[in-house]
Amino acid sequence: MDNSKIKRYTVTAALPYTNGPVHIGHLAGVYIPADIYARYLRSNKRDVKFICGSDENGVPITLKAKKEGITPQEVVDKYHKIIGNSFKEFGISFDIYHRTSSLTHHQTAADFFETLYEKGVFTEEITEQYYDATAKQFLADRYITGTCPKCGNENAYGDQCENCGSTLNATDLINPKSTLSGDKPILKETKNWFLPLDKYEDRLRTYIESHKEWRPNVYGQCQSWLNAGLQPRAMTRDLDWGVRVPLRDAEGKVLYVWFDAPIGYISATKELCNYAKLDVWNPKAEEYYINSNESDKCGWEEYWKSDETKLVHFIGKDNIVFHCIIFPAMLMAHGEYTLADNVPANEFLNLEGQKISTSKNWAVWLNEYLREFEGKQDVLRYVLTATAPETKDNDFTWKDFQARNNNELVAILGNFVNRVVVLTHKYFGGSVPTCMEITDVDQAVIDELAGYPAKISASIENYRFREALSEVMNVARLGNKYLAETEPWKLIKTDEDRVRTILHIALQVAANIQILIEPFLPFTAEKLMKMLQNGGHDWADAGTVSLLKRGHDIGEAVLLFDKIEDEEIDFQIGKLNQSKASNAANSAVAIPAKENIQFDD
Ligand code: MET
Repeated sequence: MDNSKIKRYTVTAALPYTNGPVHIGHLAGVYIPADIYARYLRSNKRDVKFICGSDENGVPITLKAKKEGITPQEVVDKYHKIIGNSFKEFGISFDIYHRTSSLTHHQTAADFFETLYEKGVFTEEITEQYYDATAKQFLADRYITGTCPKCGNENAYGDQCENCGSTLNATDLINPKSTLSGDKPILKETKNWFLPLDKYEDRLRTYIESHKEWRPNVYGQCQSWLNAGLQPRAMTRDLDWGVRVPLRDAEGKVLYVWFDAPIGYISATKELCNYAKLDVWNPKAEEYYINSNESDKCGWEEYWKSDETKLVHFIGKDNIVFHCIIFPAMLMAHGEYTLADNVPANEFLNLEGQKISTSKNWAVWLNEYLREFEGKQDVLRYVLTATAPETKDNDFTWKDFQARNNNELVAILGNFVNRVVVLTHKYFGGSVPTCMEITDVDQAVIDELAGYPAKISASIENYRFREALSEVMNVARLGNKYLAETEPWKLIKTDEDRVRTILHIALQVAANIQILIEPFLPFTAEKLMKMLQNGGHDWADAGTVSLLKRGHDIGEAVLLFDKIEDEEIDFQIGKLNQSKASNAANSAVAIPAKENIQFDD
């Protein structure tokens, strides 16, 4: 998109299913990069709405309710709170964290469906689906087990066999059984409404091909879906949990969760703008949070229906087809909406060499991390950005987490800032010294510093957050090198004026880091702001050496980062080993074939 045309940004982060807490895979894949991007835009004074919320509909929720012996509503209430609170504590700066069980969402999604219905977009199809006569309910694929026709495993699910990995249709199963009643399900006719994706194929191709700049993994996946040929897809389901289909002959049917979930971005924006308009601060604190301010007084439609709005979806790679094919087709069918400018999907993060698994408890849960590593949000933010799976799957290990904290955050960034602040207090009573005569060494630092903001901006604007963060760390490296070369602690005995200049410049480098690191490590930026007493600056001020005026009093030195000891890491590794042991003991018990039911339920 032509940058000069952009008036505002709508940044969305995938709506997490409320069937469990958020883990590091979600953070690295979606929420941290999205937050970096949104914070960066705000620091550049761009008009941005950063949107997210809980995905509370669909079979994943009903399955969880069944497992926990509670109602779907109780499930979503419980996890919505856990997830929302941990995002907030982790510094994910959504303008709104909404939820798809809200009235606004139900109305918005139903209206959207109705518009498409009235335009004659859907086709009606009668198909045969498994039905549990005892439970009086149609069965989603996940609710059916049976013998796998390929390998003979007796505990295969209606969509996949976990033993041989085959993708199945429920009707492929030999001796199918309903997991609700244990009975053999019967085939019964049912009517559903289909979105004829095939009719949008040409327009989708044109859309995708106009975005050759997308990440190769995203572009490639879209191409292979298109090349395989798109099929009509049911947008309604026979289920009793979700957004009711707003038609007369649709009793007992709800919208397909992947129809309503992306509309959740729109309903959240609506809610944000409407409440901001009414001047109500955080009206539903218990239900969801809004970080509202003056600039949120807007019409939500500007954020969705204008070609001056840049829409960016942050998602994990398992969501690509929904955001790049199905949702755009829905928006095209509707006719009024703008399509996403980019969908920077990440690959997956593994944990200690193994795939993260909710059911095997092979994960680092955000809510537990926040409890066990109090005040260390930025350490996790740092490690997950520095190792983000941007172009290929990556591995998180606790040893690497410790090493990056101790050798990078403590030794490079923390050390530089600490030295500058401590020396300024020691030699000049905490007051920014005057810059005297500039030498070649100083000038080289000033010149190098000046180049960083544009470099970092380019990386962020091209969704290369790893690269951007490593450049910010290079600014701290530059500062350390400068101090090591000039050795102000030695010079102080012979040339105090020279030390004034060195510390003046070093303090400016620290003040630059404060601005440049804010999108990545907001808690650290906040600490730096207090330490340097340096408020009110944003991205446009970075790159200069005039951020702190001479004579300005800085605050006390505090440590930005603490060393992480072996015991803390051993404790975490111990926890994972326990999961391993209990999985081995339970290995006879069937576990879900897929962690997230993203496709047909
Ligand atoms: N809940 C989905 C997932 O976790 C994402 C929905 S984004 C509209 O995969």
